[in-house]
Amino acid sequence: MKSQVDSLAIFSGVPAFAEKLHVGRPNIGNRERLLERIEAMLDRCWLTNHGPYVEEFEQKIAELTGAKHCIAMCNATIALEIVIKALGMTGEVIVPAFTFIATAHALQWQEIVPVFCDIDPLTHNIDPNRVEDMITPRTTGIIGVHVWGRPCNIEALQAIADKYGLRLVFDAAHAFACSHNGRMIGNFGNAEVFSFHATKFLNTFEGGAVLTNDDELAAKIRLMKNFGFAGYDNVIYIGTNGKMSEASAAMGLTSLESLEEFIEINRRNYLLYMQELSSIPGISMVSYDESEKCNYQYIVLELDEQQIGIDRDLLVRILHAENVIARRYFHPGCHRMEPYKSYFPHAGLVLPETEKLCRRVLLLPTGTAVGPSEIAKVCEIIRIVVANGSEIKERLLGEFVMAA
Ligand code: T4K
Repeated sequence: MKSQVDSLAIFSGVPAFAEKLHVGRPNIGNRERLLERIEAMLDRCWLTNHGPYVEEFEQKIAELTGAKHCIAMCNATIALEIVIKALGMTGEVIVPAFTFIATAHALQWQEIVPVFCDIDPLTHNIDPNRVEDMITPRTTGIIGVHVWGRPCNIEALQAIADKYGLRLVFDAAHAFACSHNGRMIGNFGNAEVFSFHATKFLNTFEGGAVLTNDDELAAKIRLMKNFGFAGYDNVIYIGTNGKMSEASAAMGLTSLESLEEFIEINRRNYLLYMQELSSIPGISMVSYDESEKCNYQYIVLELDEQQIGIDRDLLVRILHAENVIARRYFHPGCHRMEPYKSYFPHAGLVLPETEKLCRRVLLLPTGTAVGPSEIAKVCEIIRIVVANGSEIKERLLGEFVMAA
């Protein structure tokens, strides 16, 4: 008789899913509405350069967050680069290494050194208690990242920034539609940056936005994202091309109409995963503060290898064989990627919590493409793996020896 272990796809069983289940499958709103908007855009013959959709999208985001200014951009990476430049950051800027590589690259691209700071293992966000130790005479700013949409310890970071006269920016790529102490993300620091990439909670295909309450900064960023043009034939800053296209804004406006539905589905999925996985010893799931607004976009597990009896990377291999494309964000940490790995080969020594988390973290698929039956199946695979960890390891070792 076939055992549960035999039925795993990694041992030539049939994959649990015929189609791949992705982390970051785009949430797509009402197609008819999107196509209507695209038709109108084509009729209007206005495709980019601050068209009416971009203007409407910016207004809607500003209203939703309560921030004074929203400047839509082609993606969050360029938006970060522009904010960094507009704020005059130079020298060194303190950032977590536990983030997507774009946060660090946005600095290094302008020859500013990203100084990697460790995280708080409870929040996964930059640990304010470690920030002061990293400040040198060359430090000009701090970039906090609201990882998984859970806000940083904003007050503590702001206090440090004020004390040392540093600029404070938040990479809020994950945190659109989230709040902190009842105030929407988009209102903190000198500026905050959202991502509207296809894989994000709300998408504009590719896209991003800078939110700020600073009039002067907003005006500067608006010019910088349009080559520095201040009217026909008059360039007053170094600028670049950070503009959002009308097609992207049309997608954004359409996505906004389904915002509540996306949140509801993500929250349902989050609660289901929580229910299914919370009883498994050695697996803990990142939880969201229900008293705040939240997009519930990420299902994040932390795995205790000793307790579950199998290591994280093997679990990833097993899930991938079942067509569950679980991800290890942000393994192995920015400090272990180039060029930072070569610049700071020993950075890991001052990043013990980042190093630990990078080995423990695992993200599971959610979003509108994932429903209760998929979640039940994914969790069943995880339960089988955890219940049979030693047998699975032995069999894989046996297969490896046979193949050698
Ligand atoms: N700061 C932070 C903290 C970020 O997380 C990010 C982006 C940024 C800044 C920069 O924002 P942007 O400049 O991108 O606006 C993905 C995304 O490309 C990236 O935007 C995101 N973070 C990061 C966390 O995830 P990859 O390299 O993992 O992408 P990829 O191609 O492996 O796609 C992820 C999964 O999504 C795959 O399993 C396939 C699925 N997928 C993807 C796309 C594009 C789909 O099903 N459909 C799609 O259209 O970076």
